[in-house]
Amino acid sequence: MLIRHKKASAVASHEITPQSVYLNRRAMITGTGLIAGAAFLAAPHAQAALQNGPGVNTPMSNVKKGYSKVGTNDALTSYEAATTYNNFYEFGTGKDDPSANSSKFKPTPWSVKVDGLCNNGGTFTLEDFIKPHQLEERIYRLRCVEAWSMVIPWIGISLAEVVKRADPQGSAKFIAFETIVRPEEMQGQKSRFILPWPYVEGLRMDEAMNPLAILAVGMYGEVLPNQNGAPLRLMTPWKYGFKNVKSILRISFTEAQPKNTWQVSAPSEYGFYANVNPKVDHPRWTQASERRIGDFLRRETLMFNGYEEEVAGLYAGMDLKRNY
Ligand SMILES: Nc1nc2c(c(=O)[nH]1)N[C@H]1C(S)=C(S)[C@@H](COP(=O)(O)O)O[C@H]1N2
Ligand SMILES: [Mo]
Repeated sequence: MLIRHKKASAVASHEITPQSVYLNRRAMITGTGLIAGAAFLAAPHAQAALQNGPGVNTPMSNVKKGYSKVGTNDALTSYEAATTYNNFYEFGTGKDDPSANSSKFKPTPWSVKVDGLCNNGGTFTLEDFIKPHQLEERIYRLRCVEAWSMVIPWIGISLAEVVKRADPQGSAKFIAFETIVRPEEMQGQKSRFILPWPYVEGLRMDEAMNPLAILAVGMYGEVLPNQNGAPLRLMTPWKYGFKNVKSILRISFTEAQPKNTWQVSAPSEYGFYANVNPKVDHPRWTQASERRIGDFLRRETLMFNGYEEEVAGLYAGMDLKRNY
């Protein structure tokens, strides 16, 4: 049975985010602590934070509160856990490898190439890429296909707006993403046996246009740490974590369905869609429940990770068991 959640867009983030770390960081950013209902954080220039350079503890400004949806028993994951328990195989396969091994990685300066079947492509500095868009905070559940989950306050821009700006041609049916290849800075990329590099992912165009999909540049009020995919990563909260490709270098519009790394690596275990689905088990473990990092007991996994209302329409009539 599905558990219906009330639309949490009505729930202010301070009501569901009691973690002191986050509140302290927020207090640091606004200078005054959280002001209920305030639409914007206090500091003026949206781009300043990005230009401040890489690393943690770089607050972001001009962030609007965006649509957030988590249930009342979804406490925010601690900043500590979200930045030390990671999957980012470019830095190694252990959960603590990304935080331990990513300090050499330089996410600044960065440019993003937009190409393929669109009329308004090009190569943009990250600042120019972000500039036309409103930064929004989105508090989302993140459900890894390995059956653990977190709740993270991302800061990002609407992927739909990015797509519209690129002006895709009628023949563009999919959008493909590619991660950077820099073995000198990403030690996991020295071995081709871990995964084929670059890490690639893709979405169907209507999935990319769904309002839940964002490109994240920050989390917990700050610039994205290297281990979480600095400086730009995808966040589609209704899909398993592996769809949310980190350190994006290139975004292409394609007619054919793009390859995605985990499907290429283990086609019997991972597909293209990777929608969170408690009724379709992984060949080696159940997907009916999950371990929320920080919790003792497992919890039920929700259809589309709890975002059924927003995304089920994208898959009407599709066999979700076959399209796993
Ligand atoms: N480039 C790249 N992106 C990636 C991965 C990766 O190994 N490389 N791992 C994915 C997986 S399996 C998950 S669960 C999420 C984890 O994101 P987090 O570490 O920010 O929680 O990133 C995804 N994005
Ligand atoms: Mo994952």
